[in-house]
Formats: sequence, structure tokens, C-alpha cells
Amino acid sequence: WEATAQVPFSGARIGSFFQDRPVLKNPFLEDALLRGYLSRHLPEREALSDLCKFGERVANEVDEWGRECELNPPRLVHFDSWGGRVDHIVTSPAWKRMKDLSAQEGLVAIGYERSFGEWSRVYQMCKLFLFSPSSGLYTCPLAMTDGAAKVIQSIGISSAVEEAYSRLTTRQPESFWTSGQWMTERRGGSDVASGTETVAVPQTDGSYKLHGFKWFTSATDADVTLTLARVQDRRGATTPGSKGLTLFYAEVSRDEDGRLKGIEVQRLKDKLGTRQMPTAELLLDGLQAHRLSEEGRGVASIANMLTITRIHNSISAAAAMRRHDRTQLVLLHSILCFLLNYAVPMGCVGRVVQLARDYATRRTAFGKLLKDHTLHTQTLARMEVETRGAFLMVMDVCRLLGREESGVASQLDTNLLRLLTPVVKLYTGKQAVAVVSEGLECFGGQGYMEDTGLPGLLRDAQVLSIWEGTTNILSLDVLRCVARSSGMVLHAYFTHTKSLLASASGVSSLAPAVNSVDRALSELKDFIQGAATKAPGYLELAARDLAYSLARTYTGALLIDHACWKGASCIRHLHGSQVV
Ligand code: UCC
Ligand code: FAD
Repeated sequence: WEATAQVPFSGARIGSFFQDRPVLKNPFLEDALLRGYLSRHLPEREALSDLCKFGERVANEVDEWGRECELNPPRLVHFDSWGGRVDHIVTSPAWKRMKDLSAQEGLVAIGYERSFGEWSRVYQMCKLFLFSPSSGLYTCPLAMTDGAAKVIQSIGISSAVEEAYSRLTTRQPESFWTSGQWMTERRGGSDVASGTETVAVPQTDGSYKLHGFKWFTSATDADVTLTLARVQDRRGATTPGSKGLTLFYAEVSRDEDGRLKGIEVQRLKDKLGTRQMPTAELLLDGLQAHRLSEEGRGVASIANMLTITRIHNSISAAAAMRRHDRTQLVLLHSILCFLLNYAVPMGCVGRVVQLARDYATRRTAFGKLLKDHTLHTQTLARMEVETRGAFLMVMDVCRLLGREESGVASQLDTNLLRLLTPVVKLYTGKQAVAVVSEGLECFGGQGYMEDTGLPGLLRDAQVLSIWEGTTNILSLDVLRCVARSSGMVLHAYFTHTKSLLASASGVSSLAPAVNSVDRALSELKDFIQGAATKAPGYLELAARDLAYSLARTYTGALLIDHACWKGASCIRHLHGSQVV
């Protein structure tokens, strides 16, 4: 016997089997639902070809940069070599390339150019949907930049913020600015009204100096920021609570010695995820600021920013889940799974579903590919339905936003937008964590290994339900907007959901699904009517469950509506018979 080349694992040989890695392909071409949604609502060739080109760029260029951002996280340099305080946040070259790319591709600009009228927001958000999982979290500064532009636009573009507005919404990389959103202080991020201690001291030239401590500030390499503070009167007194909060705009700039003007970066946060992006604690020590809102109207004025960033958050959640491609048959199957498993905890997959699905075509266990194990396919299908539902719900909110911004929204649209914004944010945030976690498991042990890049997806997903309003805070926001509209937002909800279901009337194959969602809708209505007669505090306890039910029922109706748009021809094709 001789040690020959026939013997595996001897000497330097490490075996002959190496698992194929999952491959990321053009996420636009890979995504049948995205393309289907667009051909239904925005079939403009210009938009589709831009998205297709961008998808190619994401797969072949940008995804690599995203990974680089993860491997080369930001760091804080407090002092220069001679001991001078500089507070320089050093970011990776890839992070900087993301900024240029974002401007060139119009990732914020599209929302303000409005080239596609009421569908411009849908177009913009589809682009962000493709970008998000590969963006190295650059979608975070973009969300805040979009939100800041929206606030400035809605308050009125005065000369003090004219340049900022044009830089926040430009396509020129050399002029492009990003914005921060500094709301959270040590005492509280949910209860901003009690938590804000920052004061604004009026200056003789009409500007203000801000003094305070901002406990969480993300993408702190921003050029400008919006923030809240309490204006001091001549005696130094301020008004407590929400009525004392005013919205300010400030630029982050340096003096001739390279020192930040009016800001000290205390430290960078040591975070579970989102490590690609700097999140800092900031001492505001005389930061020069311009008052944007009327005094005491800070929360109401920043609400527009919250609407935009919460929608961006939902896009990122759906995108983290998605990136996959299936036939319409699977969509129908998904609806049924969704309805049959109404009580099963929800999860979402985006990037992770696409990768897991690809992996299932490469990995063999027990003599066949994973895709040929029915239980594994069922797991993928359940992730898929969550993802599809999430996508349709987010897109619907973008549709409503686009209608409002282009002046064609009905009262019903406006009410729906107000209600669904917190609903979609809170629900997709939770889905993302569950689906991404399931997605990691689809890779077995490899899903737990850092160098695959997969664990980072789960860490990053966890933040989606925390920042921009936690699940409970947004559930309470739902109750509040219902109460303040005297029930009009719920009326809009029930009317529109019913009309979505009506589109399936006559599609016999969808009848069980329609009946199921219709029943859920009636139960929801009964619950709400019954709750009005219960003791105070009852609805508060039910707030989260109510918000989840609103989300699931609406999603079911959207899935049905979309299935009968294309599903009819698909079923005809598959069964060779007339369905409608
Ligand atoms: O976390 C942050 C940034 C993270 C990074 C960005 C990521 C973006 C996504 C990226 C994806 C990868 S920034 C911090 C975010 N912080 C929050 O979201 C705060 C959470 N807390 C709340 O939302 C609370 O509900 C508060 C702060 C809004 C509650 O404040 P108040 O003062 O108690 O609220 P009131 O009294 O209910 O409302 C005051 C006014 C009212 O208007 P008026 O006075 O005209 O009646 C409300 O109708 O504000 C109005 N308002 C709203 N309007 C309050 N909330 C809303 C709303 N959601 N929409 C419209
Ligand atoms: P708390 O408000 O103390 O909440 C703690 C818990 O209590 C939560 O579960 C909450 O749901 C619950 N709770 C609170 N009130 C109620 C209630 N009335 N009923 C029921 N439950 C309740 N903030 C910024 O301003 N700018 C940023 O750029 C920014 N970036 C961030 C980046 C990261 C990575 C993270 C993790 C956070 C960031 N934040 C930022 C802060 C974020 O917005 C807050 O953490 C969030 O709003 C929650 O506030 P809090 O941490 O004070 O929690």
C-alpha cells in the first residue's frame, strides 16, 4: 500500500468537495413580483430600464462595497497627532462611494423631481428596495436626507435653507449633502416631549445656539441635521413638554483648525449591528442653528420626517427579506399558506430568501438537492409569502404618499396613509427579524458563520423595530390617529380593504382566500366596536394586537388583489381553462 493521490485528506489535501456559494444576480431581473407590480402600475420603459441597469450595478459593483463597509467600519479619531481635538469620524472608501452613487442614481432626488407624477415615490422606493441589502446601510443617511428635504419643502423653502434643500435633492455627487435626525436624548427616545433637555439660546442675528446632549445620532458624518430643542426666554426659562419643543436646522461644519463648530463627538456607539454606519453621542456646545418651525411646533413639524423615514425603514425590512423570483402559481400558493397559517408568527425574507433559494439549488442532503425536500421548500414558501405581503404593503403606502405629494390624493387616501405608515413600519420591522433568522437557518451551520456575511443580515434587521419608533410606540400612534380622526382613518381602511377584495369577485379559485380575509375584516370591525364599550385602558393593552391585525388583513387583501390581476391569465395558462 502506498499513499497515493487516490487517498483523500492526506498531507496537504483537504478533500475534494467544496460547497458552491449562493450567488447574487441582478435583483431586478430576479424579482418577478417587483417586475409584475411595476408592469401593472408603472410600465414606463424609462423607469424599467433604469431599474434593470441599476440592478446590474448593484449585483456586480455595489454589493461588494456593502461588504467592504461591514468589514471596514467607521472609527472615531478624537485628537490629531499634536493633541488638537478634531473628532474626526473616519469612514471607509466604500461608504464614500455609496454617497456619490446615491446622488448619481437620484436615490433621494427622484422623490422631488417627480418625473413619474404620482408614481414617482414608488419608482424611488423600488430603486431603494434593490439597493438596500447591498448598501452597507447607506440607506440610513438617505432616509434621513429624504425626510429632511420633505420637512423643509413642507414648511417652505426659505432663503436660510434654500441651498440645503437643493443639495439634499441633487444628483451631483460633488454638491450632495446628507442629513441627520437628532431627536433622542438620554432621558428618552420614545417620549421625546419629556426627554428633550437641549436648549436653544436666541442670538441677536436671529439665529440660535444649541446646548444639549444627543444620545443617538446615526450617520453622524452628515453635512446637516434637523433637531429639536427648547427655546430659552430672556430669563433662561423654557416650556416643558411637547409644547416647548421647536424644530431646528443646523450645519455640521469645522473651523480653520479643523475643529467641529459647536459639537463634540463623545464616542461612537458599540452596536449589535448596523456597524457599517457611525452612530455617535454628541455634546452640542453652542451649535449654531436656524429655527425651522414655529416655536412649540417641533414635534408636529418633524412628523413629516418620521413619515418618510418610517417608509424607508419598511422598504429596508421588505428588501432584507426579498430578492427572489417565483411563478404566479407560487404566489397563489403563498396566499393560501398565508391565510391558512394566519396565526403563525410572521417573518420576512428579501435578500435572505433569494440567497436561501439559490442555495437550495446547490446544496445536497440525503441524496437530493434541498429544493427537492418538500419540507424545506415549504419553509422557503412561508418566508416567501411574508416577503411578498410585506412588499405589496410597503408599495401601497408609497403609492399613497405619491398621490398625496402630487395633489391627487382623496381624503380616503390621506387617511389611509396616516394609518398605514405606523402599521407598515411596525409590522415589517418584526417580520424582517423573523424571516432573516429563518433564512440563516436555511444555510445550516454556514448561516451562523461571520465570513459568509449572513449573520450581519440578522444583526442589522434587529434595529428595524427599534429606531424610528418602537413597535409599542407605533401601535399607540395607530390608536392616537384613530382617535384624532374620529374614526375616519378606520373608515378609510375598511372601505379600501373591501374594495381590494371586490376585485376578486368571480375568481372562484380565490374564493376561500377572499372569504377568509373578509371574515377577518368583520371580526376586526366587531372588535373595534366592542372595544369602545370597554373600560379605559382596554384599547391600550390591545394596541399591538390591533395593529398586527390591521397589517395582516390588509396584506391578505393586497395579495388577493395582486393575484387576480395576473393570476387569472396564469391559472388559465396552467389549467387550460377559463377562470374568470
Ligand atoms: O431613530 C431615529 C433615526 C434612526 C436612523 C434612521 C433610519 C431610517 C430608516 C433606514 C432604513 C435602513 S430618529 C428618532 C426617531 N424617534 C421616534 O420615532 C420617536 C418615537 N416617538 C413617537 O413617535 C411619539 O409618538 C412622539 C414623539 C411623536 C410623541 O410626541 P408627543 O408630543 O407626545 O405627540 P403628540 O402630542 O401626540 O403630537 C404632537 C403633534 C400633533 O399635531 P397637532 O399639534 O397639530 O395636533 C400630532 O398630530 O405631532 C403630530 N404627530 C404626528 N403627525 C405626532 N406623531 C405624528 C405622526 N406620526 N404623523 C403625523
Ligand atoms: P425607551 O423610550 O426607553 O423605550 C424602552 C421600551 O419601552 C421600548 O420597548 C418601548 O417600546 C417601551 N415603551 C416606551 N414607552 C412606552 C409606552 N408608552 N407604552 C408601551 N411601551 C412603551 N435616535 C435619533 O434621534 N437619531 C438617530 O440617528 C438614531 N439612531 C439610532 C441608531 C441605532 C442603531 C439605535 C439602536 C437607535 C437610534 N436612535 C436614534 C434612537 C432610537 O430612535 C431610540 O432608541 C428609540 O426611539 C427608542 O427610544 P429609547 O431608546 O429611549 O427607548
